[in-house]
Amino acid sequence: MGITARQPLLDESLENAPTTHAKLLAWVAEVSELTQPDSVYWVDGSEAENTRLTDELVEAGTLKRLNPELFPNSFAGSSDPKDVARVEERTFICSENERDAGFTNNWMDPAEMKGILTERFKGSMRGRTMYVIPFVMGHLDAEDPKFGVEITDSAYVVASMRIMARIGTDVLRKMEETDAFFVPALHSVGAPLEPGEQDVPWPCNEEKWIVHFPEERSIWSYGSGYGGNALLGKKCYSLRIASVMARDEGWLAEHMLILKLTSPENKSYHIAAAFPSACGKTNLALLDPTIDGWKAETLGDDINWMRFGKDGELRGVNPEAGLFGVAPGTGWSTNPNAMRAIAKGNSIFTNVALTDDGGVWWEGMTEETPAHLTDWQGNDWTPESGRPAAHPNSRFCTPIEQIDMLADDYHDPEGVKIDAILFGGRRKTTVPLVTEAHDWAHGIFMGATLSSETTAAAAGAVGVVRRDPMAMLPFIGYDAGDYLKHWITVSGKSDAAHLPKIFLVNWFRRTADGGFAWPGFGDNSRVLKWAIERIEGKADAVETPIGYIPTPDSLDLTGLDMTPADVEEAVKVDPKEWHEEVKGIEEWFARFGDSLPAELASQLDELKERFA
Ligand code: GTP
Ligand code: SPV
Ligand code: MN
Repeated sequence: MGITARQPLLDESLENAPTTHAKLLAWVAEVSELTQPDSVYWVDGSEAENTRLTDELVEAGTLKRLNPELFPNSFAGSSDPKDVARVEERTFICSENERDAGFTNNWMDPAEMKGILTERFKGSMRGRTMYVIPFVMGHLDAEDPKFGVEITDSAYVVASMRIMARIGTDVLRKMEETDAFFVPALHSVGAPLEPGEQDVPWPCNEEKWIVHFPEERSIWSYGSGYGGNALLGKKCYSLRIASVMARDEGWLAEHMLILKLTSPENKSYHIAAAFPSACGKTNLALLDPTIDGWKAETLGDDINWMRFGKDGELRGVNPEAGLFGVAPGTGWSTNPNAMRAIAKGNSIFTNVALTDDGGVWWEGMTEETPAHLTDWQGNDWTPESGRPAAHPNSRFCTPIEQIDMLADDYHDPEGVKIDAILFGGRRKTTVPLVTEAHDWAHGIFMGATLSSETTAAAAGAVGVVRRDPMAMLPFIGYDAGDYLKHWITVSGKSDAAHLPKIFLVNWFRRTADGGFAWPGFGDNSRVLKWAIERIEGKADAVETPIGYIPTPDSLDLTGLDMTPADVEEAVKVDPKEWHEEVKGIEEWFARFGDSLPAELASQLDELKERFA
């Protein structure tokens, strides 16, 4: 069956464009002039529109409709094998001065970059429909709603953005009412179609450019159709551009989950946690506590916009409307809440395996491995195949409102008060299961020196330890030293009585025999309980040079096949390992040059003194 060029949904000339927003009209006209699409389509966000789009995607072979009895209104598709993750090497922060991009970002002069991109985008949408997606990150009725408009030539991006963000006509009307500023976010898969040329299921270009212009707050993304490269409301806007807005406006845009925990005494706490990509945010955000009487509710799983209120309290809000979660490892035993949300349907799966009865599967989803699957690349697969059936960075894209444990406060534009911040990474050695910071400044040091083994969420080697400050290494939209300094200055508005307690966690430490030192997942509730009891001044701790760790019997192990000796192993601070770690931190700080905040240099000196 041949795949034909996609037919436009609607051929609306710009004169009939459904908006009075002059800047938007001008930008849409300019982009369509440059990219030469067959037609321009304004996305309204409706159910009917989504049905038309997904029908079209099925016809084009991009998506397969799943068995509605298993996954209603759900679809699965596979990307080009060369387009499976964020491309950090091809991601640029084009600030006017190179210094402002800092050493953690690729930089090019903005004018030079615009020249290159203009060449790439010239005619890049030929033979395709150009979709205009008005969106807002955060709440439409927030005090200062953060608008964006994504122009894309990918219907898959439209369908995914509809899940991940608030999009469509309501947003456009509000933008018009206030003649609001919006972040122009331009995306093309970079695969124009010549007349009569057949399309491929996943058009993309070998050459990829993910580019941010922080001063003008704009985004240009070319060549990739996948995840954070293409759903521009997510990492490009809500972290890279938003971190710059946050610097200028006095708030924080962070790569964090937000979780509400209620104790058996009915006291509620909100925890924000920054873990690098594919290091457990979605899983902790959907925590199923294994300890009696504790209740967990979700607010967000990837992004947290935080602001200090006049009272000195830190409040956080999730700007997204969906989950774009790592599929492998998400299963009925590890994350039943995610599985229940997915099972309600209305989801798009990318690069997962297909079961013979029209469902999806990935490693870790079920105890039993199906005898036969179609793997993510469309090949027959059996357990003997000797390769994963799903890509390690395969994802489910699901509306957040399908989570049964979604907290009511998710809907509050004011967000929730953050009581504790967790920084965490994936480290086989050295870093204890949990460490409480001595104080706020030491906690910022913990975040600034956070390290983790790289994962499949980004293209490149997996398992290499790298520093990942606040889990934001690939997402800081400006100089990393200035970013850390901003954390220090912005919290200067508050005081010790209001500032959250900070903890460093590591669910991924290994024992001598190679197994995990800690069961993780639902049992992470035990670590959170300890953290909350530290806030309440109830739990015991041992002071070490790196901070406070739990005493062997202060962690609740009820019902767990673990002894206090095993806990000791999971939380131990090995001076030999830390000697190496301190060297790593020194090398890391040296890379900041002049922009390292003095407060952090003195934290390192103090750490060294405590080990001396
Ligand atoms: P991004 O969406 O890329 O930002 O990732 P994330 O931080 O939300 O990661 P996610 O929760 O999707 O977890 C990624 C992988 O880590 C999955 O394969 C999980 O199964 C695994 N994982 C999560 N939590 C734990 C844990 O407590 N212990 C262990 N051993 N693995 C975990
Ligand atoms: C991450 O890589 O941190 C993600 C997935 O959450 S993506 O949207 O592709 O950035
Ligand atoms: Mn993420």
